Amino acid sequence: MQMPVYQTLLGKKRSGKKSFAVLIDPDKVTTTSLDDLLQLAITAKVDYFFVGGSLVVSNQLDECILQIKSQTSIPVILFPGSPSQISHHADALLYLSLISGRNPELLIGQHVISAPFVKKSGLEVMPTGYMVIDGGAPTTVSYISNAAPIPADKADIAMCTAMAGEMLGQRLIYMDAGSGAKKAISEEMITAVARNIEVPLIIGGGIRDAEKAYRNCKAGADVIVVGNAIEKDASLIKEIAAAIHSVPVVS
Ligand code: 1GP
Repeated sequence: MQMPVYQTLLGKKRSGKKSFAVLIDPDKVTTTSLDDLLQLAITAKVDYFFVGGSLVVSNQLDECILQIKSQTSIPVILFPGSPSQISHHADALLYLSLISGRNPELLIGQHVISAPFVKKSGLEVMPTGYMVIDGGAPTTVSYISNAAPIPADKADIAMCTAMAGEMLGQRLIYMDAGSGAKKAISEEMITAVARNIEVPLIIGGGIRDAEKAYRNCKAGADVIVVGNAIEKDASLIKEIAAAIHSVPVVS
């Protein structure tokens, strides 16, 4: 099976290059604000757009992706909060399995129900072990998933969960403190996980500045995801992208 987006992610990881993904919630942008954001992202050489949200209540997913596609070839990766958030206009799908939780619906149940639909979409499907880490406050993702997050100071639990996910065949590990988390994931936990897996490691949730993005990359993150902070101040894209892309390449 051809997996061009995944091959890019893997290639960058193997060459030690760090990437920046801007998270866009279709409910939180207008045509004008998205245009402005896209211009900033193109100039800053953002690596990916993640599109989705825990709750996408409007019908704007397709339009949002088409607007991105009309202006740039930066890959659009779906980050769905529910099986209904699928659009064949995207380039790839994070096929999330909530491996930090013990809710069978989010490990396999919803996948079974949506499998024919996902397959028919023709999207590049990237199996992703999704791990929710306690970010200091209940977030939409922890409430919706009805699953306890991994405690923020239990790096060993995160490490073992990621290792198990990789051995079960997950091609990516995504550790998320949840959108707008009070506390982003610690560098200690990122390092513990990064040292023990070979698949690309995505880190998001509560990252608000370039310095934390840089430190996370140095700790072992391969892709940094920022949503909330950019919704509040899109000009942050430039400095965060510059910080991530300035991390010395260690392959
Ligand atoms: C949330 O990882 C993402 O699922 C991004 O979090 O919105 O806090 O940047 P923020």
